[in-house]
Amino acid sequence: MEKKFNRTLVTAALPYANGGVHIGHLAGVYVPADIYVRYLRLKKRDVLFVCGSDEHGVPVTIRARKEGCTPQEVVDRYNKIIRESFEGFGISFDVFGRTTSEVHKKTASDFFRKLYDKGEFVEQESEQYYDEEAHTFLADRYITGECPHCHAEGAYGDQCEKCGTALSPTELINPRSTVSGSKPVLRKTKHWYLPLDKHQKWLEPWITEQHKEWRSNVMGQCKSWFDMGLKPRAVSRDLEWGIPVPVEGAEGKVLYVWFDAPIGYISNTKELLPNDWEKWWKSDDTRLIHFIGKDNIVFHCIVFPAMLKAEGSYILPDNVPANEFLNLEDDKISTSRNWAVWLDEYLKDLPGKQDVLRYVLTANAPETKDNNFTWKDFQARNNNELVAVYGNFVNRALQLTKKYYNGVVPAAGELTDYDRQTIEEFKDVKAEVERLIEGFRFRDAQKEAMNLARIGNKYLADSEPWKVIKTDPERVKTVLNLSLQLVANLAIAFEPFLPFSSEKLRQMLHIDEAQWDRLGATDLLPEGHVLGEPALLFEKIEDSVVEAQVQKLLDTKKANEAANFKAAPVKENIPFEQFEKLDVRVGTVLSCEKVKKSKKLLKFEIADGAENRTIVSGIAQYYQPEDLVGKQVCFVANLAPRTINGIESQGMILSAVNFDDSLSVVTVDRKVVAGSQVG
Ligand code: B3M
Ligand code: ZN
Repeated sequence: MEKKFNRTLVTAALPYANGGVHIGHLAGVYVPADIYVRYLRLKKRDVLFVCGSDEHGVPVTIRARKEGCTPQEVVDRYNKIIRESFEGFGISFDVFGRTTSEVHKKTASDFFRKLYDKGEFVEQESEQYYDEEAHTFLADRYITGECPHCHAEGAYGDQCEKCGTALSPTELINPRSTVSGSKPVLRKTKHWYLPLDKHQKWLEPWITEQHKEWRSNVMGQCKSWFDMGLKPRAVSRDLEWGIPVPVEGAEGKVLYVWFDAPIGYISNTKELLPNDWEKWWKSDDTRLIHFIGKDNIVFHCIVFPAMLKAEGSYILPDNVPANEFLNLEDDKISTSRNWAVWLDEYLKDLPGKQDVLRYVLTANAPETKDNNFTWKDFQARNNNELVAVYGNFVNRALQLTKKYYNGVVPAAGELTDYDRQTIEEFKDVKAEVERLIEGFRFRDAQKEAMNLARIGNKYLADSEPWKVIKTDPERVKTVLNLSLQLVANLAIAFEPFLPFSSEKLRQMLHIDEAQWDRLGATDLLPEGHVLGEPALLFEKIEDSVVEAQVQKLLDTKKANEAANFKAAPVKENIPFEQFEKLDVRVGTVLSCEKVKKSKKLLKFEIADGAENRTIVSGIAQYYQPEDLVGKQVCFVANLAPRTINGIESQGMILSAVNFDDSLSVVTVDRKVVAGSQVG
């Protein structure tokens, strides 16, 4: 029997407060969740949208150590940045809490204690790496060493970033503590485990039989976990940063971040509704939906449900519409490599363009497979779709109404067959968009909304009111009336997707509220309704704007390459006499010009203290010839002359080869006499 739900609790993954949020987060989790929630609100359903920052865990402590501040300072800073970024993009949480709040600490601690008292954990001793200099157990990420698979140096205790293999710290060859640099030793330590193996017998049928409707990527991951057989998972850690394990004798131990973080959904609900939160979490008629990225599937589909079930009084999620990943310019988004479009920077660099990004990320949403964001596509979608289709249609309809009827909605006359055919084309828009949104297919749903604008554009182009006005002004009234109805429909249909533009459009139309249940109607704007002033809904994005963004990414790439530069191995030793044979001198550049028909070569006249000489050098891509005139350069004076491009080159100008193969001429620190020897 279909279950009856009276309210929907929507959660969006709690981002780690160890960095900002980027377009990958927005596309994968927050935009889809926001579309869904806005839609439910428009449907007048009872809905709560819960999020917050995830402020415990090792990544926070690593960042604090790197920046020389406390973990609390790190999370305070990023909580603010993250919160403001989401606000900027109109992500309409009802609450955005923190896992360092008092309410959360108590909720998570009580939750653990209840499971402990009920005997839901198993206690186990194991051997873990301990840093004897820093007197601390080491989290996997704090141990590095040689990868046992690809033998790269600097692999982490949980993963080798070079070859991607998942590791456990004891597999590392020659492990080192990154805290003190010392060699860690294995020590016995006790932890509490959630026996997922015991939970498998209900988890597996619950997902694979009772939730066949879950997305195939989600189902696929769950099945592969089940096939491998679930294993007990430690829910405590030896760490200082976190919520203390509320059990006697557990000093120095905290709750594992993935134990406390999902409880954050509950605590944040409590924070907002201290007296009323239980109905959202403990009644069967609440529908719980988790929006997450694919790397969080196991925690939301298996671990958290097992925790909730073990506790005994909570509902379980009804769906977990996890997305795949978004790449950026064909490369994996990475915080550590700074390969991302950060939301706070976007808001500064492209003010007022929040809806453009929302639109592009939904149009390109990684719903069924990984997808790619490029600035070129961003520009094209803005210019060819938002501006040329949506904005253009709205603008034409409003401008013509202003011109012919002073901005007052004209009365529709008798409908032609073509009018009726056009109406037929969008009469199902509401049912379609609803079906798609409720099936978590936001990408297709947004396409349906856009289709209204396509229909409108075609209708205007075919009806040519600007021509017909001369011959049949009555007909134009009908054409514009119907066009304006389509415009009003657009303001409603796009409301979940592009809230800023919808509001702007409503203002232009003088409509207070988007009435979702009227979507598809042809009498949204009554005859005689006075419209507001038309303004452009979207603006063209120029090449220079996206080029600047691409340049920013190229700069990042360069900076990463420079940071990863490894000097070439030193060549074999040579005796001093051999070195002495080399005659390196300083010369002054008298003239410098490009060699004809060559991209790389420059021809130099060098004052060398004797008869002057000509040298050809392959540095044309890195210098303007005129910038080199007057410079003092070092050159090999006794290299046998060679003919290059028909010019005899009498020596070689020395250059340093940078990490990116660019060349930088070797000069002297103080002016010397031309012909001085270098040695
Ligand atoms: N903070 C991981 C992440 O940001 C984690 C999500 C917690 S959701 C309870 O991907
Ligand atoms: Zn490796």
